[in-house]
Amino acid sequence: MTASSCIERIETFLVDLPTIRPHNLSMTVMRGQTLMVVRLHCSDGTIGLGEGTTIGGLAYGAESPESMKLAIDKYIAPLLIGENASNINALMAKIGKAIFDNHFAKCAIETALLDALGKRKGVSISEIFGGPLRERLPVAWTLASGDTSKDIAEAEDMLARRRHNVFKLKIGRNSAKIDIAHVAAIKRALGSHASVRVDVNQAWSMATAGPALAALRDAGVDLVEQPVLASNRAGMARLTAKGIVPIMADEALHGPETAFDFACHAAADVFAVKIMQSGGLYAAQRVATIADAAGVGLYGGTMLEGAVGTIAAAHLFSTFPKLEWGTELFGPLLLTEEILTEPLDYSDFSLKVPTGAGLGIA
Ligand code: MUC
Ligand code: MG
Repeated sequence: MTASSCIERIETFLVDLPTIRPHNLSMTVMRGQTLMVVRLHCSDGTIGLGEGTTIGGLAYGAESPESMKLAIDKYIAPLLIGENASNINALMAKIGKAIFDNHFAKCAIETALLDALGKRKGVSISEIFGGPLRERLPVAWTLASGDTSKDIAEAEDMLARRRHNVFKLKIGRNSAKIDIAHVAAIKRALGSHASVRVDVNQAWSMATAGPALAALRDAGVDLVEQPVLASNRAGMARLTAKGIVPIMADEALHGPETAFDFACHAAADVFAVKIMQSGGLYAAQRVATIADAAGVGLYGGTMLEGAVGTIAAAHLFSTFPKLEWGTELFGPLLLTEEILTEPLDYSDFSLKVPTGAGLGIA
């Protein structure tokens, strides 16, 4: 094990896995998830793992698992072969200079570099980020079966098994009237045992969002995520200024620059921090720092990653000084297949952050 281990080879492959049930979002219905997995081979024998996912192919944003694979194979890997694997800042700066966007592909590569570095040094990724402040992370579950009574049964089962007591409801596919009745019925059934939040995934106009916020608050909703278009920062600021119910930005956040812009314009009460949307763990850490400085709350978001991406995010989120709104790192639980040699510990409404070297998973 030497500090000057170099990158010898980078493999990428796509893993298609079915979901346990259809997952209905405003922009797509997912029946499976494609994980773009990176294996980064170093000259000292360490292999770093990374992962990139998105939601519904190109339905959510500009990158797909297939485009991440292409970006890494054709553009990123040639920049890294033969380089010192341990200087992640230098490697990410080199990638950043040559490749303008592609945040998801960059995150997958950075995760693999961090995993390899942690394995080489015998420390976890959270230790690379200064050490964890919590051993377990609260984890919300998303109710998105498309059917109110199925969602209630699913939530009651999760509560009984002490797996989740925070539920995010995906709305925006139906009219606001139908969606609000659906949310109210679920909150009524679960009562004070659960926190109920909604994610509109940009589906509403301003005319719909204004009155809907009051109805959602009256129904007992604690948080409303990305009610209007990501590009409508002024609209997000107007809705936030109403103070009806906390507003969270998600799709609008693509790293420190957008986080700074949203913070400056008071365009959200809470940020959903995502390692992939941010462009990697270091970029996501900067988003969190901006949120802290601006008094914006933090929520650890997901792109419905499998175990590798989920645990990369868990390591980072475990180091945040404040994580007021918990996380939604449930991605592996939405998939039918277990891909780890040892399954993750989801219990007591939380996920245990692995303690082994690197990601701490195999
Ligand atoms: C999103 O928009 O937040 C998170 C949970 C879920 O079901 O979808 C994701 C994406
Ligand atoms: Mg969202």
